[in-house]
Amino acid sequence: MPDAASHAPVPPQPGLRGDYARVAADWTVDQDWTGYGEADHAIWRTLHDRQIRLVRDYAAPEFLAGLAALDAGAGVPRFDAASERLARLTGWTLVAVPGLIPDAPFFAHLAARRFPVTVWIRRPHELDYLVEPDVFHDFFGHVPLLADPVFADYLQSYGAAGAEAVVRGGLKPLARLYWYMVEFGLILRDGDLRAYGAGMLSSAGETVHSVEAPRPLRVAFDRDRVMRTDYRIDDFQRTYFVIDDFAQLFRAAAEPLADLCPRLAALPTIAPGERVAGDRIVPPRRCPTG
Ligand code: HBI
Ligand code: FE
Repeated sequence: MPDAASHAPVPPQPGLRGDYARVAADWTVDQDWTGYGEADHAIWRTLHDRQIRLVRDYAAPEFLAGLAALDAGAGVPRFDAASERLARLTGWTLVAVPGLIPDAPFFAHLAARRFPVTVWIRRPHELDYLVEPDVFHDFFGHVPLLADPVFADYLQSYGAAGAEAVVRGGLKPLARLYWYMVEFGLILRDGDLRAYGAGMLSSAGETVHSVEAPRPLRVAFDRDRVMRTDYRIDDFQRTYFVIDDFAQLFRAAAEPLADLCPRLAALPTIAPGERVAGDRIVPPRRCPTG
């Protein structure tokens, strides 16, 4: 299997906003923390302080524990300092990237317990929505759960499966598993619905919407159901999947996912928001106002 490091660096990626001119062979760059100005740190604090108030009541306890261990409120965090803490907890480290990178190096990094974190931060007019993941989405949304041993093992298994699927084909079902269970996952904690996905926990609107809105379909986790369900990238999700614990994810990733993909890819795709026979529906959290 070609190693991601064999990827020759490429010129700036058309349509992506990051600076790809200085990427290394494995698509990483230097974070250059001294390059952030006071305005960047102020945008980070605005986003962080807004989400901190929300995640207390809406996020999974494991996410909150990881966030506390990172202590990332003062400004754009230093990836090397966070890597030192994570390495001691679960063996994960962070690598700086200019933005989205191709699947092969992305999965190769995950398989080696390295999480790619984008270095640029959004502009003030993008506080509520931006198209590509920035440092706040990647660090605040994804990094806290890397401190949870079970989730950390799941993500490494997922990376290994993805690296294999890149070679064997059938990436789409795996991309859906990542989208729904890493970016937009819900978890039941003592009967209380909580968010743990990076895509919702880095968004004020979707943190609340995913837990309380009556409209979205919330389906109890079923690996094959997830891997057959398409997703939208331009709006709140129409379907969320709910797990009882992260061990459920780890068990789902432990089976040879790459073997599954060709079979699942041959089955009809399920649309976002579409209910199918066998779905076990999970109700939204009842709003405190009744
Ligand atoms: N690159 N930096 C970065 N971050 C991602 O989340 C990412 C990526 N490249 C590919 C990718 N995600 C997807 O293919 C996976 O979500 C399946
Ligand atoms: Fe993400």
